[in-house]
Amino acid sequence: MELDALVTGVQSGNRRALARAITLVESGRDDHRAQATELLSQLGTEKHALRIGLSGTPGVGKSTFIESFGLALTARDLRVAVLAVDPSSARSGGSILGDKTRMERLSRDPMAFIRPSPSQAEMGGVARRTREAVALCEAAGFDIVLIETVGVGQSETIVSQMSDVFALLLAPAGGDELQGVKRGIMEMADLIFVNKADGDLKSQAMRTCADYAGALRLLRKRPQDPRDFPKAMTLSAIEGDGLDAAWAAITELAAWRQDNGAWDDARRDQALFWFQEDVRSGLMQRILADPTLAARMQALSAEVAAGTTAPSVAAATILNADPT
Ligand SMILES: Nc1nc2c(ncn2[C@@H]2O[C@H](COP(=O)(O)OP(=O)(O)OP(=O)(O)O)[C@@H](O)[C@H]2O)c(=O)[nH]1
Ligand SMILES: [Mg+2]
Repeated sequence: MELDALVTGVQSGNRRALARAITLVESGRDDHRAQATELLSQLGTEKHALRIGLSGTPGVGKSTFIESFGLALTARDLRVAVLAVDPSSARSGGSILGDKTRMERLSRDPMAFIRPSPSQAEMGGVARRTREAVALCEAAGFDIVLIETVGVGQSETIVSQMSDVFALLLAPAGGDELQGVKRGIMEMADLIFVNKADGDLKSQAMRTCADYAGALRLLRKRPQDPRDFPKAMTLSAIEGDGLDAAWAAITELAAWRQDNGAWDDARRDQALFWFQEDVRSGLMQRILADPTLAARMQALSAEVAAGTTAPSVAAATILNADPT
């Protein structure tokens, strides 16, 4: 497809064009990269969606939540795009199939667009690719972009750095133990949703929610947010309970931040962060693409690891070297 047609297709909200555009930004080929950059530049940055980051360990119910929450949003006449950040190359075809069945109704909804994550991907690439996919969804006029990640390693940080609101999905805890959620991840969360608050699990979910509410109160307050944020709530993705309250909390927080300028500040900081990040990783790629420099990187890495050369001295050696 010609680039012009792709630009028009994305801008008119055509889902096929959007899917093709995302395939283009995901491609590792140099000529595709150049086209992707041209595409993004032609699409501009004017249109904004509400970007919601959602993290949760395997099995907490992310897919089930996205299906029911997504349908609740499209029922409100909102167009919803779902993207996944999955750094684990180990994700089996099985769970992607599982997603198709768990998000079956949403994937057939003309108001929704679901993009499963490609299986092979390293972290730096994941971040750039997802960010560009978000930008494409915004250019296609989606109102909401949901960015899902399974909580491993750096992926929450990456997702929270490209979200306006970041939610953590949890399951009812077994004992009175909090589920080993790392402090850093708690600190990123604007909202904690304790899922599966139904049937036998309901009272357990409410206890877990109270525990997390207590833990959140101990974290540093964000002076720019409403006083009761970050907050913990229960919901049932299967039964649909709590979804309206979850949406109300998200929109309350979003509106509050838009009014007091925190929204624009965060978007600006995120844009600067990713700009610098892209330059940084681009420079590293250039170094590694140069055989002499790549060999020197490797030799210096060994010296740094052995403790015979200081990291800053090794870095200066690379940065001061002439490209071949
Ligand atoms: N009781 C109850 N079970 C739920 C609820 N939501 C999800 N589940 C169940 O929890 C299991 C995992 O749900 P998924 O939606 O696949 O969870 P996930 O977080 O997407 O899992 P991964 O994709 O493997 O990371 C399934 O058996 C769901 O039926 C809920 O609200 N209540
Ligand atoms: Mg899932």
